[in-house]
Amino acid sequence: MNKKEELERWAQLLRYDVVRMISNANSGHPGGSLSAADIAACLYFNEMNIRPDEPDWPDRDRFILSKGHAAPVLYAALARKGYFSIETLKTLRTAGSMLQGHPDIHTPGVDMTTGCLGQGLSAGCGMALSARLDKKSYRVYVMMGCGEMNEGQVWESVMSAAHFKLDNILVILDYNQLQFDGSVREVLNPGSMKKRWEGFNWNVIEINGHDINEILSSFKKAKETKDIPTVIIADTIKGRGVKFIEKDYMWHSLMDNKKFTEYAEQMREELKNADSFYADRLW
Ligand SMILES: Cc1ncc(C[n+]2csc(CCOP(=O)(O)OP(=O)(O)O)c2C)c(N)n1
Repeated sequence: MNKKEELERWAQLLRYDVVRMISNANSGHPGGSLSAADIAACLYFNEMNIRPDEPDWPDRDRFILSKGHAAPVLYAALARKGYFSIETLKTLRTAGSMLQGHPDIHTPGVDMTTGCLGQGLSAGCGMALSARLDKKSYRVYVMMGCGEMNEGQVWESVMSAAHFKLDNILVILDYNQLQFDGSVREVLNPGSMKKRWEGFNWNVIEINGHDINEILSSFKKAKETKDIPTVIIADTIKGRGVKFIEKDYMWHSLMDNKKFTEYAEQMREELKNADSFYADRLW
């Protein structure tokens, strides 16, 4: 199996985990978790320099899920990397669980508490500046959402990152075109996202956020870019992989758990028969 095929399988497994977790919890945000699964698989299974058995390793790359409501895909990636057990995924959104509806910094592998949109890149700038002061080579990855771009604080941090020439930061914008209650254009039209970031002096790379090769090569290009921060604008599909919710903003949050639970079962059967990769990994 080559790298691309392997990462596609991890992404599909993360999608499965997302569907199972949300169906199990009877609550959560499937649309934006599923749109981010290919990127999350590439980050956690290829790109980031991390040690799951030493979550606070000072030299680790940092990851901030600024669109914190997509927590299920982060938790799935962390569990699959071994930060905690697959069993723990069954506790999503239950009282006392380490897997709350939005990421909490006390959970192993979570570098920043998020959920209040707009704040992640500010924290990321702090981490990137800190790396520079400490003469460390770790990188800071921040995943943001397109609805999140409505938050004013985003643009303060965008300005700061460029001003301080933070080339150790990489923003990945999961540009699925939809937010909570409609398309981003209808809710608050952002105009050209590319021109916006370029106007703030960022290096902009546009990709198909479901194409593993494009994701990997954009990470490489970002690393090679010096003195300005890079944003990857990833064209994605909200709900990607679950046909009946794809491109439907109503499925930003869980809409119909009976249907979703039936689909979780169907997905389990399909994966079981699809490839030996999944055989021992389904729950
Ligand atoms: C400050 C703040 N305002 C409002 C919300 C409620 N909210 C949660 S998700 C969301 C839409 C986010 O859309 P987007 O960033 O495009 O996420 P995605 O489509 O990728 O899931 C909103 C408005 C929030 N979490 N934080």
